[in-house]
Amino acid sequence: MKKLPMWLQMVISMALAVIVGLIFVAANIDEGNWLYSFFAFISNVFIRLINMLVVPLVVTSLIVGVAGLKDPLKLGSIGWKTIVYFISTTFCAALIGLILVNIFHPGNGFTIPSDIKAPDSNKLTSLSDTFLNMIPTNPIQALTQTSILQIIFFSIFIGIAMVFLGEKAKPAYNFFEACFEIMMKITAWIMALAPYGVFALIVKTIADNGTTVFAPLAKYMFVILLGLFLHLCIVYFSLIKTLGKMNPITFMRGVFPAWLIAFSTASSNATLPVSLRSVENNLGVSNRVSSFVLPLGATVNMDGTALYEGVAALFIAQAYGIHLSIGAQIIILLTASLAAIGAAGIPGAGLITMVLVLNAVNLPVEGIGLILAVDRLLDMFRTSINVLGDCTGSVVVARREGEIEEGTEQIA
Ligand code: DAS
Repeated sequence: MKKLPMWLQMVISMALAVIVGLIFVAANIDEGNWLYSFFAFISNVFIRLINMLVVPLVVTSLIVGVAGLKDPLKLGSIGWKTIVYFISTTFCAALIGLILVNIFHPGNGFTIPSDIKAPDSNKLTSLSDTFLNMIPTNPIQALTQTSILQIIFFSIFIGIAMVFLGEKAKPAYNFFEACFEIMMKITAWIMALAPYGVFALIVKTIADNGTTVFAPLAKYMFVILLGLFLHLCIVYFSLIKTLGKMNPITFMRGVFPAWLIAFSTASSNATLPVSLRSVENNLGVSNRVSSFVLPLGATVNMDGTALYEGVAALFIAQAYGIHLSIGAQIIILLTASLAAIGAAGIPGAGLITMVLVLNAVNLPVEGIGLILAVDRLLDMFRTSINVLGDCTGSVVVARREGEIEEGTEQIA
């Protein structure tokens, strides 16, 4: 199995798990049986390993990504245009996801028995409190209590300070860069276990819920893929046409090599060298703009992930029969956008930061077990959107800065 590409390993693992899960249902193997307990144990081990990664991966990824900007002057004209672009497109993506999941209700197909109550909307923090709570009064306590929004907030501040300190912060940068490499290695090991973890999770999920789980999971995947497609066509193509003054077909032809790597590796970081080359050589974007927008985007701009996390959180709520008020859904919209900022550009990062979106509205983290089975497949698509979103940003910012080499096909 080791030699096969990860996506194929996942497909084979899912197919075998469905067969074994159906055998469990037919043989009435459930919680009382040692076989069921074995698979439940493996599932819990895998979910705990994912939880283990959240804090160290988010901290090191953000600090290295932001501090990697190096030149504080770039934070000027290019910087504010890029930040405005990142925030607005990420918010649009999460919003598209929430609208679709409220139209299609993918999780309504089955209700997992649980005594989990709907979060009491007046207990949920208001938007202003959510923003206020993002500011850590004690960053160390935020780390130990996994207050992930506070961790994201403080990590970005550290990164910006390191940009302005330049050489003085070099030792700190080298330290965090080494830590990020270590965390990527550990994440790669854990993601290599994904076929086995997913196998156990699917078997357990089918044993728990029977075959009723298939239709909602298929609807869940449809909603996410539809949302990603709409985000590409509505948001990116209109920005490319209006602000980028470029034909979307020219754009897609130019970034095709980057899309191919993003889809096959499910990693924005791994795609970065190809993204840079694609927008510079094929679309005429200046290196001054691309070397700012793309590395930062690979770390903090993940529209596909934001859309996915919003949909997944609501899908899990629906699956557990938990009704979320509009207020709670707005908290999910905000948290999914911020979680996407914290997600690293590596396979499975969106699933890892999923934990904080669920915690934000008191949803059961074990609900991840429902979506883990199809996560790697969806990761290929959401990473594609993450990378296409960064490339779109580089074209839009370069055009506004007058830093696109003429000769690039422009809309008349
Ligand atoms: N795989 C991540 C990336 O590289 C996205 C995600 O996991 O959501 O962009």
